[in-house]
Amino acid sequence: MQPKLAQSWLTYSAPVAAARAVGRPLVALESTIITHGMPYPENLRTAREVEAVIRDLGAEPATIALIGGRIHIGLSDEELELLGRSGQAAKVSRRDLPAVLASGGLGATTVAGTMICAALAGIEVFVTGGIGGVHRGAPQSFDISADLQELARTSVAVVCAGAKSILDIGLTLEYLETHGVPVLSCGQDNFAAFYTRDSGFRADYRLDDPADQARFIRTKWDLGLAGGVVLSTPVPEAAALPSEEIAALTDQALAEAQAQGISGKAVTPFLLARIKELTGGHSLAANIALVKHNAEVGARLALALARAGHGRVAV
Ligand code: PSU
Ligand code: MN
Repeated sequence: MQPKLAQSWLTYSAPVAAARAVGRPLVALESTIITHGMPYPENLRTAREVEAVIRDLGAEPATIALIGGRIHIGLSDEELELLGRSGQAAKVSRRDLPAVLASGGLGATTVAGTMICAALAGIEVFVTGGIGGVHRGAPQSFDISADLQELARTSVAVVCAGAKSILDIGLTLEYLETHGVPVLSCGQDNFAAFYTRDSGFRADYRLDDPADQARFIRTKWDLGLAGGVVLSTPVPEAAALPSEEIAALTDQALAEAQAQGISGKAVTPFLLARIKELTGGHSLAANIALVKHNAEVGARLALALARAGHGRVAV
């Protein structure tokens, strides 16, 4: 599960190494959200605050990025700053990992990229903002995030505020179902929609209690059912955006992306930045609030998984 050769690419930060040594639960964090998801300086401030939320709850945050030909599991403050300010980091999904590692460049891992690295490091829980998914118009464009394929194969629990509302959420859930990825929801019956709380689609299972979430996840993996689990939790009420407004602005941003010929990995960063402008910054505030909330849910899950242990779980 953790091949030796792949392990040799990992560099652990001192706090992460210390947590591993004493068995303190770890929570992985991605870095594309820092480099491509939010503008400076909010990106850097949020990255630090999210780490603090996890640490305060008794787990250890491990932000993951590629620096100088190494996979860094846990970043120093200087490394976070480098990523947050550089504007040069590559967006690294499964496809891009070898290119950026081999060339020694600076790489920010997406949900897919972070899941791969977290699994190599034996980290079971990963907190992000919203997962990638099936883009609207995918029947023509074939634009389906590699995040979904990664969820199908890599055994990491991904805590998110649903899928970004720029996506086709119905098709995203269909894809996950086809690939056997369970979609759990915490705090409400329905799958969340990133800036808004309700996607209008039911999650597969509602599990509010971290102990129940942990039991579900442990049971899946103990059965040998490899692959990820999505745990969705809605953006806090006070930061949620009105859904009609966000729907109209998303349509506008999508039309602009198409008119400007934006394609491939540039699509999601373009849409996030444009929606931020169109909402006068409100979408960024929502994004920050939801990631911090996800970090709370993720830290509690990591602690519960550590308590649950392996083997047949008590009911
Ligand atoms: N969630 C956010 N902001 C982001 C992303 C997710 O709140 O910037 C990033 C994640 O890294 C995710 C990526 O994996 O967007 C999806 O990109 P694509 O659609 O190109 O696969
Ligand atoms: Mn894409």
